[in-house]
Amino acid sequence: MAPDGFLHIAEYLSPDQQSRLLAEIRAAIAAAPLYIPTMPRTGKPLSVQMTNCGPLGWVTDKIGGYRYQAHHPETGRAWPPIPDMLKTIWADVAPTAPPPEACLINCYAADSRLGLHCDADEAEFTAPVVSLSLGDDAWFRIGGLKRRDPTSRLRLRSGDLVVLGGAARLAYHGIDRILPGTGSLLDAPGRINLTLRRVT
Ligand code: MD6
Ligand code: FE
Repeated sequence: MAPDGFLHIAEYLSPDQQSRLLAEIRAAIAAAPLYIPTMPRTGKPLSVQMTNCGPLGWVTDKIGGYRYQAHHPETGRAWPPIPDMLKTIWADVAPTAPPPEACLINCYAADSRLGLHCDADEAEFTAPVVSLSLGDDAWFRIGGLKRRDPTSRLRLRSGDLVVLGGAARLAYHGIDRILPGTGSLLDAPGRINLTLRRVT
């Protein structure tokens, strides 16, 4: 059982809203190209490509490790702004939280995964982390506050919203795998996940 404050709302976005959001994200990717992040210390590449929008973006590399920074690691330019649509969703889901500062854009290929982790690189854990999924379905794993706590899995589909707030803010979670060909939004197999965060 996931801790209190874990929320999954299936079909939060209509197909039309998903298409509009996808267009915004493609524009953000055009301004801030996807890149392959690497693990702290080992320099091992992640299987997920990433970029960000917002005043701050989450990055990782061999030397600097996990962190937030205001510029793209490869172009050196500021991240593009968070689309208004995402700010509105944040205000709906987290009405008492200050506005989001970072939107991490994760792009999964058919064989990408994201290991069990908790989102703990922010200076503040009062605000929730809000996520939206686009494209193919994925198996999402959610556990407890300790890495070894029991986990369960649930299927995330295009348009689904997940919130990690309250006692679940620091719960371990990850993506076991993508189910290629299950979604109709993208023109190739894969999945995009957006995570909105307050950082400071
Ligand atoms: C994903 N999601 O769905 C990965 N983190 O691809 C996350 O890592 C995540 O969905 C914090 C809050 C919600 C999430
Ligand atoms: Fe996460």
